[in-house]
Amino acid sequence: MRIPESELILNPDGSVYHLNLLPEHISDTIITVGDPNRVALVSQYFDSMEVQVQRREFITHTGYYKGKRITVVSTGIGTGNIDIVLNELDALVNIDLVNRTVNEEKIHLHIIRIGTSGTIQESIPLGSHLVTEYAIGLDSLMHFYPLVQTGYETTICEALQQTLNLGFQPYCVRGSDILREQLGYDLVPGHTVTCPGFYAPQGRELRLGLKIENLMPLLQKFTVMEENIDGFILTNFEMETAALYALGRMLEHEVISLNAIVANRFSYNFHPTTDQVIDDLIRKTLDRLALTS
Ligand code: R1P
Ligand code: URA
Repeated sequence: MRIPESELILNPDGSVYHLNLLPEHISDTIITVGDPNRVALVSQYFDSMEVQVQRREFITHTGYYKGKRITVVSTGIGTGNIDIVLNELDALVNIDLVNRTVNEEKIHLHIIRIGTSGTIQESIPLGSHLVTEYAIGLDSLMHFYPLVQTGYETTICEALQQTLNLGFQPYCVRGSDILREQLGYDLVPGHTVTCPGFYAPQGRELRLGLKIENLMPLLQKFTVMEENIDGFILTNFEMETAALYALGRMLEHEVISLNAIVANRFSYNFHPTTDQVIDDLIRKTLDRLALTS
């Protein structure tokens, strides 16, 4: 079936609408970062650079690191942007952009988020590197996609909805086991809450009050009273991971989220040298990616 021009918009040079990329511009190993300035902080370590493209907040660099072809792309902030980035990256590898048809043979991308995050648990210190096992989305993106969740994931969502007395159901998705083992084997394991904002949705109060007043303590103490979910706790906040995991599952890509912990919401501290924490995570991830096939 041909995908119409209005549904998959291409630029005059045939590149995808927002990312401004052609299929040959990307590797099947892709690092995503929120901050556009972080793209160069990753690609500065490339041995050679092949592609540099920018449109809006989406900067893409593709190059080689120790013989491995890697693409790094900025997503900007939030799950709305993740909707664009994941759909367009997938279109680049799984849709014939000339004939506008879905390819029969699917390519499965490896997508690694390197992002910053705030911990909600006292036991996870500033400067930690955390790998997300389950991500729970409090945003509305999955109200519009037919995401299939496991029984375990659904139980967590229902329990969290009850605990926070939410008028909607969150979504919960497990990330890639393969990538977690390859890249995050010695990182702090955690379960991440993806929020639709930085302030009230993460319990931060400046001049406005909070509708869910006790959001932070409720999340800090959240557990599920079911035998197979015993010991499940939420560890950190950020703003993209659940959407990456959910779209990754539906589009059949391997996705993992690696988090540099820069804020501690339990002790109310912010890391004095966040650039170092992020740089350490970037170099660790690149070295581990270079060892993968
Ligand atoms: C908020 O400051 C931003 O930081 C985190 C959040 O997910 C959000 O995007 O990630 P990045 O550092 O990758 O942008
Ligand atoms: N990013 C977030 O979304 N929250 C934090 O607390 C820190 C980084």
